[in-house]
Amino acid sequence: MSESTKQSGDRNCQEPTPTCPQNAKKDEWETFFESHDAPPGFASKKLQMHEFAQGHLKNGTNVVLVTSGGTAVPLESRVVRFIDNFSSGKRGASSAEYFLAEGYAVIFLHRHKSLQPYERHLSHTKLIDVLDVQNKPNGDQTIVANQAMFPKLLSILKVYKDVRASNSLLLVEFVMLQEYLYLLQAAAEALSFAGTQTMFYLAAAVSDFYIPSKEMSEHKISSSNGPPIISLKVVPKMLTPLVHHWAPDAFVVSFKLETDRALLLEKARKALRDYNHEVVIANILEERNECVTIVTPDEHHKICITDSRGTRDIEELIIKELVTKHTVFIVEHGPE
Ligand code: PAZ
Repeated sequence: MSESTKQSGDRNCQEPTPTCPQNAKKDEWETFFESHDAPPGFASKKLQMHEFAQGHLKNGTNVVLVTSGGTAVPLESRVVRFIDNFSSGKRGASSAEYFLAEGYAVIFLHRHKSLQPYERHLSHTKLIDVLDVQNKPNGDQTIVANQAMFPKLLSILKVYKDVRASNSLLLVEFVMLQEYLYLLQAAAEALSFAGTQTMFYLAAAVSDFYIPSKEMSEHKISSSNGPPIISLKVVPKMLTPLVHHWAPDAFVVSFKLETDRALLLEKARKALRDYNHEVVIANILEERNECVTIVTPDEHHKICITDSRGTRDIEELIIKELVTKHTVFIVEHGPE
């Protein structure tokens, strides 16, 4: 990427300067990683993401990291209890499908047991009722699917099998906050060399609060001492290092969820000012599956599923718009 086309003075922060105020906060995210060990299985997930990204990017395929689902925050080192949130993973899973349909390769960094691309369509179906036992003429028995019970199954299955055959979807799981943050950094580093060709679509509901590991009880907190007083710390905002250090040339989309409509737009705009990335998708908890507001530094507009006949998911409209914006971004800033 050419220095002249990208706002590199703002985004490629190497040293603290007046144009890089974010560097003043650098210590918070660095301290987090220094004081929390990498989670089990981290090295192999990191390698998988590197190999996946390299394979696709060298073929000229755009790659998107989709984060999805909620992070859990442990209350004890040997975790019995944890703080969790509402996120189902529908936004991420559905978005991954539309990115794949647009020709992107997708790293799907998702909460264990949250909704997954393609499989999500089965989540309201009792699979055991769709499957049947059929007797063969030779006396053997085989399993068949009763398609009438789930008419969409064939088309979903065909798309899923194509995606598998082209190896364009990599599933990477997390449960705990710390695991998510380590994997986010690893994914960003795996994708950083491809510059503008990569997109970050950060739809996961990441906890804002946590207990630092050195302040956590090792064993299960006992109820015999009465209710525990637990002091939570604010989780460092990883958009700062992502945008300014890990993947400074990428197209970055973050999400902002609020329950108070009056705060939503200003908070989304503030995020764009604070982190200097490309897009915030702002949504209200109760209407998140029907409407979202797309916010960029220049404008904002609300899109609703009811505005577009035949649209199955709000994510179809979101992804269509982001792919156009990403294409323009690559043209304006150069491919690498
Ligand atoms: O996972 P889901 O489909 O139930 O919900 C999606 C969402 C509301 C978590 C997502 O659209 C979002 O806004 N994520 C960021 C939340 C936040 O930290 O503000």
